[in-house]
Amino acid sequence: MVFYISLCLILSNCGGSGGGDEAAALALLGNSSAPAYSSPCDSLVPETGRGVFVADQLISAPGNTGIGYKNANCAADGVRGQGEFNGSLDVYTLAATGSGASIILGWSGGKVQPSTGIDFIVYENPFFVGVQNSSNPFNAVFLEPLIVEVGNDQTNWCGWNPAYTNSDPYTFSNNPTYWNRFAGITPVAYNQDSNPMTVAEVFDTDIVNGGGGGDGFDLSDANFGDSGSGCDSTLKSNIQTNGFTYIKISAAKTILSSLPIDSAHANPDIDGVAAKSVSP
Ligand SMILES: [Ca+2]
Ligand SMILES: [Ca+2]
Ligand SMILES: [Ca+2]
Ligand SMILES: [Ca+2]
Repeated sequence: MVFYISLCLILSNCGGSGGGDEAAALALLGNSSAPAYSSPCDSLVPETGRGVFVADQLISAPGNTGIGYKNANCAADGVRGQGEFNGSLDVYTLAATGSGASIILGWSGGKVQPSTGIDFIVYENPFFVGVQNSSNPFNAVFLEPLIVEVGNDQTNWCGWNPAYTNSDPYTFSNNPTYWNRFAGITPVAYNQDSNPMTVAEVFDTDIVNGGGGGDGFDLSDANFGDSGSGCDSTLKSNIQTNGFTYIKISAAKTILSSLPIDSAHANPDIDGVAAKSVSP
């Protein structure tokens, strides 16, 4: 017990809502008599039944250990944002590069359909930093960039050609304006438990003006189909017409290795994905 308490001090969050550190402490102790640990995410489920279609199917997560923030179920258990100034803890953390840097989710066999405006939203756990007022607008975010792609076979993917435009100097910036068509950029107000919002609010990503936040993607965007491994005009057109089955979300540097993302911003955390329309 003494060792456990010490580990708690080191890990700083035992028993907290983050959930994973107690298991990590027990694992470090090699305590074979400890009861099997169950992550909070394993007992949570996404909301259903009102037009917010949360990706609820874990297809692939090579970095999944089932413990704490490495429990991939946290990315498919619903979205629990914490508002403009706090990050959700209901998340799965990606590795910076390699196989563990990506996750593939689905909608229990359904296809996300093209609809008016954004078709789905990706929720990481960014939050505004600093005091916000008229002289300091919402231009600084603790952000960890993600690249988003969609497809129908888990092999060929189409994306939105994400572009980082801070070129002088080419260094990391926490200003969202430079991160075009990435996810992991906009803080999240939508929380299915504590701040469910209306469906219209959820699909309004303008968190500063009352929307649910997160980063929205539109299959009709002019940049859709301009990136992605295996994306061609046939696949692009098929997805734009008939929708897609899978979404692949990756830590940005594992795809665009030259991006100036330091280690403090290289392990994005996935809370979930919500689509506007899904057909069986
Ligand atoms: Ca659309
Ligand atoms: Ca992180
Ligand atoms: Ca994060
Ligand atoms: Ca979640």
